[in-house]
Amino acid sequence: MAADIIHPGHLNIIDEGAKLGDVVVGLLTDSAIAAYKRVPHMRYDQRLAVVEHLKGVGRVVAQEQLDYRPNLRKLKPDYLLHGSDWQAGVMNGPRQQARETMAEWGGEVVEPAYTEGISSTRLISGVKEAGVSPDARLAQLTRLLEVKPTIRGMEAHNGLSAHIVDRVTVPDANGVRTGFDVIWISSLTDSMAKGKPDNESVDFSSRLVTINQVLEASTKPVIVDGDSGGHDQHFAQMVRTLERLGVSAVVIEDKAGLKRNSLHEDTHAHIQETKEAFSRKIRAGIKARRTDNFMVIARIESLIVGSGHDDAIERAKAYLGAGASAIMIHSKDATGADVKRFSKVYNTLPNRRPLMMVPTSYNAVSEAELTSWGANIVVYANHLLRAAYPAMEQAAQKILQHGRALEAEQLCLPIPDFLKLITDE
Ligand code: SPV
Ligand code: MG
Repeated sequence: MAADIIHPGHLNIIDEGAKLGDVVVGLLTDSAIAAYKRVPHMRYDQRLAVVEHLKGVGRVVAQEQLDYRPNLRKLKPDYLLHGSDWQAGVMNGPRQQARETMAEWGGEVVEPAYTEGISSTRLISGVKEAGVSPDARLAQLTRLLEVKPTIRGMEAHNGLSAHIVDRVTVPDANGVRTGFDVIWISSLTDSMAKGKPDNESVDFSSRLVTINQVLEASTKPVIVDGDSGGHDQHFAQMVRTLERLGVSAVVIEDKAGLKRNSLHEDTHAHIQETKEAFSRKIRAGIKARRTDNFMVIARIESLIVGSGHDDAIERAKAYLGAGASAIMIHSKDATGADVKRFSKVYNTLPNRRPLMMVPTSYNAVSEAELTSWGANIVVYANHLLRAAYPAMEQAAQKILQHGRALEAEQLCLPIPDFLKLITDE
């Protein structure tokens, strides 16, 4: 069991087990649960403390994955009990394997009927609907990084796009639904959505309007693009504000002067901040935060501005030394080879912290490959707004071409569906 929220269904299974003999609970580890449903609210050691004290439980063993076979072979139990809900969905594969394994020594599989009307998934969706407090949301990012090798982020630039990132999921090959773990507030898409270039002309007060919309429309943790962070004192204020709102992290990039977007064709458009000055800014941010869970992520632009691999590594060491909670390495190389080379060295640093990548240019590299390079956070930084633009432009053109809206309807979400997206219920 996951036993994140104990309910009568769990107690029923333990009672049924106790009628048959000594009960050993296989308790799924945090990464095992995160891999198939969600990040557990309680850590393994907390869940262990609870389950160990439940009446009827003899012993608890860690189960590292959904596959029951390793523990079954170790324990060779006479009976395996599992709630009957594992007969469908993602648990069906592990169930078949467990049944075959139990048959090896003539063990019996007992499936007490699922307790109607209660399940942790249902309880949790009720809690989700009630919303999330700033503190709880803030802490979600460090928790995700503890339990998942790589987390996946998508940009949002207003409430509606945040609504999409919050809810969209697709089934993988095993039927496990995957979605985005975190929301990225991009300076590029926030600026463009406001009809401005990505050069810090949208000031922080204006960015806060977007951040608030995103926080209102979602429950996922949020990482904010803090551009260059401005002066040290301004950055310290930004950290305080974001932390108070429940944002989990801010990324600042080591650029100086008029900041231009990193994917700009003209590499000479950028001036890189000195390593020393940028380290001071990181220290100012780290000093300003109230909790260790708020992350100050230092973004290295050496591969963007052309100062090279060695410079990027030196800066990573300096920024980690200054207390950066994570490093983002950026590149516009279409193969990502320079990011891969950087990661190889970065992964060997003794005080390595999570590594973030934004594969806009090297978009043919899969998440699985980025994980093998060492990516802990992968962010799709601008795709929802870039997808929306041609769709909106086409609808506008269709209406002009036909002198009416009928032909544009096929490009549009029907009004009833549109109204159902966000309701007052
Ligand atoms: C953003 O999304 O604003 C970023 C990433 O900073 S990039 O546009 O690639 O610079
Ligand atoms: Mg940006």
